[in-house]
Amino acid sequence: MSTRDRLRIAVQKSGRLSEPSLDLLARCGLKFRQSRDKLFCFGETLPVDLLLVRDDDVPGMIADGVCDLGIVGRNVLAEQVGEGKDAVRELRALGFGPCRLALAVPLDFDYSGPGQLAGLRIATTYPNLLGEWLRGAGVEARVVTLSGSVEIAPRLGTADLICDLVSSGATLAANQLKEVAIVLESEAVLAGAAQRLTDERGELVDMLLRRIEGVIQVRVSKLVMLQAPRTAIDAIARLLPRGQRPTVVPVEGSDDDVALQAVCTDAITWQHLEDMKRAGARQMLVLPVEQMLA
Ligand code: PRT
Ligand code: ZN
Repeated sequence: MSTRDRLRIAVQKSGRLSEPSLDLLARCGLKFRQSRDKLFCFGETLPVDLLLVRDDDVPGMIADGVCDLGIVGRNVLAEQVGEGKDAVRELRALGFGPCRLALAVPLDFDYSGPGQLAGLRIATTYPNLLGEWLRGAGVEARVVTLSGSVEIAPRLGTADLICDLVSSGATLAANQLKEVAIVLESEAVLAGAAQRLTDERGELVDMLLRRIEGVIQVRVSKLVMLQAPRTAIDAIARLLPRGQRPTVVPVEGSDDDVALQAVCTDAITWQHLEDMKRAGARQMLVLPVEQMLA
């Protein structure tokens, strides 16, 4: 183990996770000065530096102690843990980069269950996760490991079906494939060494986790303000999504009406608003929350 006193976080250099990862760290109050080669960013606000790398390298860099933390898809982390990187674990799901590792078959394939896959060839870039799923389902199939362009394998005749990442499903549709089973639900996660750091870096990790918690809370939290007849307060309060108990204040010039405000930590939908309107609420406002300290 190295004796660095500054914490190092590995983040994807360019790709789907780059921008949301840097945005999350910025919201946690971390500011970086980018170096000329753009691979190393020096942390100016805290002793926390960034390494910009390929997502596939993140688990290995943590396992080797080159970095202490990393932001990576659960799919990449879980696949590599299967390759012996078991010193690395998921510390927290981050709520962005959602996708699923799924099995997809040609449109004319009449899928009825895993048993039907016995003896078939499945193309994937995730042989460990697929192998584990097949073992769990008690099916013996042939795993064809590719390094990319998995979705064209059935048309090329190199596989009967595929196991690949899906988000909107547009890529599958464009290749005349349909999704039939989910192998892993994924999103970006904060990964770190399974063994907790005992020096100052351990405290930095704890602080970062607390800030991430706050940032994620704020992302969904909303301040709801509305007016309603005093008699409707209870009914409306019951319809509010989970959060703080509402504050009720008088409305100038009216004995019957009150104003109500509450911070909701669960998402608010149009349905919530319509239900509250039916219960007597008027002039409803839903405002974003900028910062929160309970
Ligand atoms: O260069 P580097 O190795 O760092 O990047 P990369 O090309 O390996 O990764 P990148 O940027 O494509 O993805 C990084 C991470 O984003 C993945 O590991 C996932 O955790 C997450 N993610 C979320 C996705 C998707 N959604 C996704 N849709 N990764 C890939 N895809 C691909 C998928 O493989 C398929 O080809 O997009 C296509 C399907 O998309 P839909 O919307 O058509 O279903
Ligand atoms: Zn990659």
